[in-house]
Parts: sequence; C-alpha cells; structure tokens
Amino acid sequence: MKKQIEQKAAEIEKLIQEYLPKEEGYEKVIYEAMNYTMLAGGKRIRPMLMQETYRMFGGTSKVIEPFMAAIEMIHTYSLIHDDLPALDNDDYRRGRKTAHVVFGEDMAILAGDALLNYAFEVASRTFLEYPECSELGRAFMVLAKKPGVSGMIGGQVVDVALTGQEVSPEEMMYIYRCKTGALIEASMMIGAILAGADEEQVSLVEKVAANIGLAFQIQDDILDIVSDSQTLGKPVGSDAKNHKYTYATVYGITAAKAKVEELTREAVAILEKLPADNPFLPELLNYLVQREK
Ligand code: GRG
Repeated sequence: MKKQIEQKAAEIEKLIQEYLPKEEGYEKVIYEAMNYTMLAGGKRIRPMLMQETYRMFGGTSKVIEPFMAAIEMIHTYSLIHDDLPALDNDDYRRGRKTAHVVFGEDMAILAGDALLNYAFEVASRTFLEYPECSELGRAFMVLAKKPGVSGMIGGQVVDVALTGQEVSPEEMMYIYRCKTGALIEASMMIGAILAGADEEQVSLVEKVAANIGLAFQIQDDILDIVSDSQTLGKPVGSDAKNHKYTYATVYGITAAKAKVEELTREAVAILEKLPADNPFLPELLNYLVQREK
C-alpha cells in the first residue's frame, strides 16, 4: 500500500509542477517563494483524495487536474501562513526551513496570498478549456467556500482566539472540522462533483471527508507528541509550545487513537454504501489516518 501511495504521490508531484508559475519578471522573488514551498515535498493527500474520489464516480477527464493543483496551492498557502511568527512561529516544515525564514516575513505573507489567488487562476482556466463540463460552477463554489471564513479560515480564527484557554469538546470539534477538515471535504467533494455525482452523493462524500478530516487532525496531534522532527520534517511539541489544547493532550493518546479508528470506520462504512466503487479509496483513508508522518 505504501509503495502504491508513493507512486501516486510521485505522479501528482509531476502534475503539480506543470501548474507552477515561471520564476521571471520584476516580481521573480515571489514566484521563487511560492515554488520553494510548493516543491518542498508534502504528501499530496488532498489532490490524491480528489483524484481517487473523481475516479470512484467514473471520472476520466483531465478537467480534474487544475483543481488538484489548486487545492494543493491553497493547502500550501495555509501552511506558509500557519508557520509565520504571528501564528505558530515554526522554522521548519516539510523538512526545510519555512518560507518566512528563507524569504522574510513580508515575502512569506505575500507568497501565501499569491498561492491562494494563483489557485483560482489555475482552476479558472477550466472554463475555457472544458466548456462542455457543466459542473465547473459547483466545483468552484466548493473551492471558494471550504477554505474560507466558514471553513478553514474560520477554524483557524477560533483556534487562535481560544489559544491557551480550555476548549469545550464542541469547540474543539468545530476547530478541527473547519481548520483541517474543510480542505479534505473540498478535495473529495470536488472530485465527486466533477465526475457528475448528484447532490445526495456529494453530501455523503462530504460526511466521509469530514470524518477523515477529524481523524487526520487527531492523528496529527498524536504525532506532535509521539513522533520526532526528523520523521515529520517539522518541529514536534508545537502544540505544547503554543499552549494549544488538542484531542491528544486533553483525552490522552489511547483515547485519541480510539477516536481516530472510530471516525475512520464510520467514514469507510458510509463510503461503501455509495453506488460507486474505487477499492483503493478506503485503503487510502485507512492509511492516511494511521500515517507516521
Ligand atoms: C490567512 C493568516 C491566515 C491563515 C490562513 C493558517 C490557516 C488559515 C489555516 C491553517 C490550517 C492548518 C495549517 C491546519 C493544519 C492542517 C494540517 C494537519 C496540515 C498538515 O497537512 P499534511 O500532513 O502536510 O497533509 P503536508 O506537508 O504533507 O502537505
């Protein structure tokens, strides 16, 4: 399984490279900062989930590819901003110095902004290139909404606002569902939408992805305690350093692992009820939430 996922990640890596901006012009430095973080590795799980969900519903066109690149750009922008001194103030990410350490805080802020905008620029080319695809508008709405104020940014806002305070289980789940889950939801939903899934199917896919997003974040919390910086390519103990209450610190590692399993089991059960099939997808979900980095 690990080999198969690595192979798919390598293919996605090549695909993403095709969509990166050329490093030229007076503004060259910003392209360098964008590409530096985009090419620093990363598991590419969001584009992979998008592509596999697309395949699950029978999608075969290349229309999915600009959206795969776009979701990874949005994810990468969020990491650049999350690592800034004003937020987590982390110096390493994906095994490399973070963008603000290499390019300065000003350029890192701008590189994050630029990646967010570039994501939409890349995805919007599909309107010209695939005029026959009637689902582009729906896919765009998801691409715009899930990373926004009622999704990823909203989760980050609540996370920052409550830092250092004890959070209720409901607040914690809200933060996780939005901050981490929203992009995973967007990835799988866009895959389903572009393959022609109906509203009911897309909302079941959203539920699957919401569970996986929660499980993914809880596993991230566990790794922040039990792993090491060499394996993760970023500092461990970041949550404790930033006085963050996480599922793993509040309920303990054993309960956190049990929750990851429960959420994943539920997700796979919903997935298997859908009238579409991709045997690789449940295996990918299980692999992701049990990952070691
Ligand atoms: C506009 C200031 C501003 C912020 C934007 C920063 C932010 C909003 C959101 C951050 C959300 C965030 C970083 C959530 C954590 C999600 C998470 C577990 C990320 C790690 O994802 P992986 O493991 O990373 O897929 P790789 O490196 O493999 O891509």
